[in-house]
Amino acid sequence: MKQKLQYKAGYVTIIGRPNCGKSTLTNSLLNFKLSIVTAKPQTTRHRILGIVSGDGYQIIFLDTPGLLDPKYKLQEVMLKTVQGAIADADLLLFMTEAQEDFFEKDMYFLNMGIHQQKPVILAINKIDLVEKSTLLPKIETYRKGYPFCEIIPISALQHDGLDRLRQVIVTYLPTSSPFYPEDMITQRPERFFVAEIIREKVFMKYGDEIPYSTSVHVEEFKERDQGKDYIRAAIYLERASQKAILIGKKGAALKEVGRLARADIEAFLDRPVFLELWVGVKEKWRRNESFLRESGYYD
Ligand SMILES: Nc1nc2c(ncn2[C@@H]2O[C@H](COP(=O)(O)OP(=O)(O)OP(=O)(O)O)[C@@H](O)[C@H]2O)c(=O)[nH]1
Ligand SMILES: [Mg+2]
Repeated sequence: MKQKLQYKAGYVTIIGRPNCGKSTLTNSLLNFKLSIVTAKPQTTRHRILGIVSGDGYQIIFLDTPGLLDPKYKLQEVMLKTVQGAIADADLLLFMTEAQEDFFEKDMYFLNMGIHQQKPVILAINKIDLVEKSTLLPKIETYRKGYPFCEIIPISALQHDGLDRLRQVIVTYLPTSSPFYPEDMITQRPERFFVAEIIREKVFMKYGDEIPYSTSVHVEEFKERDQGKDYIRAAIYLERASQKAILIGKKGAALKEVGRLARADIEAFLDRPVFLELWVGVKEKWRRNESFLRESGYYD
């Protein structure tokens, strides 16, 4: 007798060092740009949920900030975010990079108990950057280092190996009915993504400490039946001296951030917007617990 296939659903938390490609993978699996991606480490600050519904399954991915030893309050909160996301997970997807040797560092986090006794799949990302022959020894090293339930080489950027990854993930999910409507892709409100898109442009445009000292807040978001939606956002920096750099000569640099952000926000929302940006200073906000709390970094 043919057995009826049971629906599977569960939470998969993606963890790994900064810059290994967690957000790129989340976006590729969703076929939607949900998480911001930049070439700089520590881009993601919050936990972001991406829902993939398929035939008989629903995988809820949690993209998390990169794993690192915290040096100030914001990073401490980021690590707590990761730990919270791990606690919620049915399965962990640990990511590393094919072209770099992060074995010792990866083992440090795994042996720290970060996995909380959950099954862990290892995804070796960025295989587009290496010769195939270098993969086998790497897989062997990781296999000996930790009892991963599966090791899967992928390229998140080029969508290589992702079908297999999805299939393997589903086999490890519990039998359950879906947690979210099947057409839903995330739980965060639009204004969260608007702030993230602006932050991405700051990460891409400025060097040194400016991106890390930036916190973006959407202060007003008015949807209008007629005319464009109105969005006013504040970009907070840590020091007054950073303000002049962000704004640039005659406001040119800030204008460019606004122009790039508006184009992406319109693509994300699928409607035209009027975007107003202003720049403020919150001294040392990264170390300021109440500011972090008010700004949703604990969510
Ligand atoms: N060549 C190549 N580059 C990739 C791949 N996946 C991600 N990248 C690049 O790696 C960089 C970091 O990617 P992210 O997705 O932001 O990495 P992350 O792990 O989310 O980083 P944090 O949020 O800072 O922890 C970006 O420049 C990506 O384009 C891949 O499969 N191949
Ligand atoms: Mg990220």
